[in-house]
Order: sequence, then C-alpha cells, then structure tokens
Amino acid sequence: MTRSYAAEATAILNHLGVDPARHTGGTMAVFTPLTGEQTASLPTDTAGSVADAVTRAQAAFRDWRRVPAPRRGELVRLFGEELRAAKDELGRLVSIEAGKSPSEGAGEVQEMIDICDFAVGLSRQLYGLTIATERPDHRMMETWHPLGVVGVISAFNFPVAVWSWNTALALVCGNPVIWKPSEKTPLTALASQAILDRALARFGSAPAHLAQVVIGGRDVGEALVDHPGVALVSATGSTRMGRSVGPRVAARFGRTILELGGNNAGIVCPSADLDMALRAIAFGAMGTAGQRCTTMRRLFVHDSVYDALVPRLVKAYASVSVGNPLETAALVGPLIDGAAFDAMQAALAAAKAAGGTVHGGDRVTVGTDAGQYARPALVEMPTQVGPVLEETFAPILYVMRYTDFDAVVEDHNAVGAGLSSSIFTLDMREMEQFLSAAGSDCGIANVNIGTSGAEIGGAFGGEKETGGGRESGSDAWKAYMRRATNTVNYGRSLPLAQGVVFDI
Ligand code: UN1
Repeated sequence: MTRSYAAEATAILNHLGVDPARHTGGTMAVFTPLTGEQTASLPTDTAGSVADAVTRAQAAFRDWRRVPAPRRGELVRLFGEELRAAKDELGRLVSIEAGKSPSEGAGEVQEMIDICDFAVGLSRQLYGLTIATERPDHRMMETWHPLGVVGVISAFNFPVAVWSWNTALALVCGNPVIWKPSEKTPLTALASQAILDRALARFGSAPAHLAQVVIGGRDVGEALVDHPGVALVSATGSTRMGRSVGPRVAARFGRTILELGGNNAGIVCPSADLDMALRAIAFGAMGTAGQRCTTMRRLFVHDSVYDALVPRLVKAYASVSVGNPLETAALVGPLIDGAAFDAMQAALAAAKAAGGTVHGGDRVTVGTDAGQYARPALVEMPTQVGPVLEETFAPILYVMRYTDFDAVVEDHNAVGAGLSSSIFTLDMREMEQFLSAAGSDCGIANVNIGTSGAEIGGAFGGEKETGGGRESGSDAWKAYMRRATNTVNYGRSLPLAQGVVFDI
C-alpha cells in the first residue's frame, strides 16, 4: 500500500487543533512535492476578507502596543516552548509540504525556536540613545515605539522559519501580524498559527487577532501590499515579486523588508582547505535541492587547485543520493513542482549553448510517483554569461576558473543579486580583502563556510536586487518600530537651537 501523505498531513493538523474548515472543501489545491499527491484543498481569502483581517489587527494593535515589552516577550517565550513541544510534528509537515529531509525540516523549526529565544531577550533591550544637546538644561533621547500591523508574505522554501523571524520580532516590538504564506505551503502556516494559538491561550491576556493567516494567491498578497493599514510589508520571494511589491508599498509611504533573489558565489583560493571546501560547497549547492535563497549557485576556483577540487565535486554530484527523503536517507529531495524542473532544464540547455559542460541534471525517477526529482547539476563554464547571471531556483552550480584575485572579486560582484557569499582561503590578506569595503558586495560574506545555513543571531538579508531588507538578529528589530526623537527642556528659559533669536 502506498503511503498517503495527505492522511498524515491531516492527522498532524487535527492533532495541532487546526479547524478542518480551513483546509478542506476549498478551491486551492496543494500537493506534496514528495510524490505529487494532493494533500488538501483550502478555501481562500478575498480582498474583502483581507481588509477585515487588517481592521481586526488594527484593533489588536491599540491594546498590544501598550503592553510592556518584557510582558510581550513572555508570549514569545511561551511560543518557543510550544514550538519545542511540536518540533517533530511541524518538522515532519515541513518535509511533506516542502520536500525537505527530516534533518532540514527539524532544522527549520529549530530556527523558529532560536528566534523566539532571541526575541525574548530582545524584549528587554528595545533601547534608544541619549544624545548630548547643545542647549543648557535640556535632554535629548530617542524612544522606539510599536509600528503597527505587519504583513508577512513568505515563500515555499522556508515555509515557516521566515514567518517566525518576522513574527517573534513583531510581537515583542508591539505589532500584530497578518501572514500570507506561499500558496504552495499553506498547511505548515496553519499548523504554525495553531502552535502560536496555544501560546496565546496560555498567555491569557493578549488581544484577539494578534496573529492571523490569510490564504490565497497573488490577489490576496496584493490586498495586503496595497492596504494603507499595513505599516510594514515583509516579503520573501523572487526579485520579480519584489519589483512589484516595493514600489506599491512605497507609493503609500509604507515600509518594506524585501528578501528577494540570491545568486550566491564561493571563491576557492590556492591555500584553501579543499576537504572542507568540498563539504561546504556540496551542502551549499545541493542541500535543500538548491532551493534556499542562500544556495551556492556560482563557484570560482583558482587555476592551481581546479584539477584537485572540481573532479572530486563532479564525483560527489554523480553519487549524492536523490530521492524521497522521508522514505530513504536521500540527501537531495524533490523540486517543488514541474515548473521548477522545467526551469532547471531550460537553464542547463542555455548553459550548454553558452559553451558549458554539464554534469548531471537529469530526471531521477522515484517510484511510480509524480514527484519532480533531478540529479543536481555541476556546469563547468568558460565565462560568467547567460544563465550564470540569473537565479534559477534549482540545484545548479556553475563552476569557473580564475587566476587573478582582484578580477575574481569583480566577477563575484558582477551579478544583480547580493545576498550571500563565501571565500575559502587560509591567506588572511585574501580573507580580509574579501570582507573589506572593496570585497564582496553581499549582505552576508563568509570565510571557510558555505553561503547557506545562516544563524538567526546575525542580520539576514542582502543588497542590490536582493532588496536591502534585514530580518532576524542584530538590530533588524528596528524595522518593526518607529523611532521618536524627544527633546526635554527642564530649565526655566527657552534657548532656541542653532542660536536663533525670536523674542516676542
Ligand atoms: C531562505 O532561503 O529564504 O541561511 C532563508 C539559510 C537559512 C535561511 C534561508 N538559515 O540558509
């Protein structure tokens, strides 16, 4: 008997207490990429129901913004506890819905737990500066206040972690959240919301509708993007999507955090530890079937180590296990759907036409199922042209030779996206140059690790066509608050700044 992932997904949702009316009897069909089996059909929202959700969230905001931040942190602490308790179930559902291996599914939930821990501490550290003033008996300071309703639009590839980065911070910063998950992964969203609802029930005194999920396609996302009541739109997806979202939100003077495409590269220098580089590149380029925004897509290898490294990589590509990661120990799971498979094949054909030598990339048949599996592809390219300049959301690594360090840093930066980057070297001059103002132009620049798998403690995001937004750690929280500069006069006269005189 073949396993039914639909039945398993339904059992997980029921166990987490998700209302069956939210995932049955609707028109939006969802499928597991593991086998192509349909898992659910969900009723969808409309522009009108999104507007209602915004109205409810605005009401929640009026209460939540007045709750002391450390108390708001207590809600996020409880959420972290509930996530710990539900880690196996939610990780399993991520695997079913996004096709990730069990370890990657669990890792994604671990990111959610980590950001909760971070946000709890942060809830006591939302501080501003006190600034010297030029006037006697005055004090100047800045205060950070809750911003308003936060709209989160997330992608299929990290269906729950990215929402949690936004939500944990938004909640401690005093904001309600409305989440529009990818139409490819709505079940994990409903599950995550149910887990948060458990924390809300235990917390007891949060306003209703502090966190809501709206389901649907582009029109539902656009309703959030265009609604003047949504103060911040945090959107993860393609650069094409960001080109539409950014200007629309800007036109109404809303704020955005955009986390868009990546075309992340590694540079392997003459002194590199090649064993370490091999493992880092393999995970960075093939892990999660090349469907992370941080996936390594380009590799520049110094001429002197090319022949020692690249044949080993080609071998790893030929032998890595591809299959259903819930049935076998496969390291590379399915692509999300047939369109992703077609895009991969089109990019490989274009690379070949541009003089590339393609290793791998063929379809892998897994059982008799309709899952879209492909062997990861390593493509040796003479130069950086054509598809190498674009992000194809699939496991393709373009490998190029280099001889001159300054020139390779320029080539590294000569693409539209600017998310993540890494260098493999034991030479501190190369390392420091790569990390310097004249080095990598990405939001993330690593040394002797791959481009993917960032920890939540750092700010996550990138420059140029990646959109410029920052999420998760460091001071990314500031995007979720509004800053007020306060000047207080505790004296008995009214000196004007800049020595201006205005005596009446
Ligand atoms: C994404 O692909 O949208 O750095 C997020 C990483 C993960 C997050 C990826 N921590 O690969």
